[in-house]
Amino acid sequence: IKGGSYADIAAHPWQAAIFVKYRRVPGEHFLCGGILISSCWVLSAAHCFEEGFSANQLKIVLGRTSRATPEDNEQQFQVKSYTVHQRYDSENFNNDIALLQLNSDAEDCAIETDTVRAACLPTPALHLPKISKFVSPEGHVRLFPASQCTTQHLGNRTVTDNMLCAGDTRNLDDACKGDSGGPLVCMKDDRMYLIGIISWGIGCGRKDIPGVYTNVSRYLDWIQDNTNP
Ligand code: 4AZ
Repeated sequence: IKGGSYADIAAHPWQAAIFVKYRRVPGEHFLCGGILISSCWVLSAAHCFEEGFSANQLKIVLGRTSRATPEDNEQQFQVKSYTVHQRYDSENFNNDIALLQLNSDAEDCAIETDTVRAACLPTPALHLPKISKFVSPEGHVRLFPASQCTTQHLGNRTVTDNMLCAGDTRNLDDACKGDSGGPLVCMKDDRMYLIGIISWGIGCGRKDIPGVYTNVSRYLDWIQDNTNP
């Protein structure tokens, strides 16, 4: 996060941290953020998995505020399997979305607590207020209109309808390195809805250059199809 401020996990209980375990030696490194969308499913960005990890190398932590500081009430899961979008394009990050299934012996995986809770997916008809304040883990950004979310605004890179732009008009808060796969949420009727997945950008917090997010509303059918095998 560029700019932004401290945020406790209880304020963003759908935020997940995805780690990769080393193959030989004990230990792990942080890979990407993720978003809990139901007891056993986490969304993330496809580009996080370009190295082709096997599911058993991955570990998901829920309920942890600081990614390097384990907490008493956190919940850890192995990954049963994961799916990267079939049309993910590593050249331009089109379809930058992946689904991970948490491994559990029981029917449920994550248990809802003060620090672990799924985000709501938008319904196809979810209409956002004209001017809405969006919250990604620690920063506050506004959705940019499509007219300010084009190739011209983003260093001549490809921008598709599967992407959303959001930024801080004061050009302070922005997603940055390490935030990928994490959520862009918006409050509506007292609930937080997942609007975007942190995907890419040209630098961080630069004046008039928004961050780019996967447009979750374009993937509601894909999520439905891939979470109901
Ligand atoms: C990154 O490297 C990254 N400012 C994510 C988002 C943005 C920039 C970089 C947007 O994961």
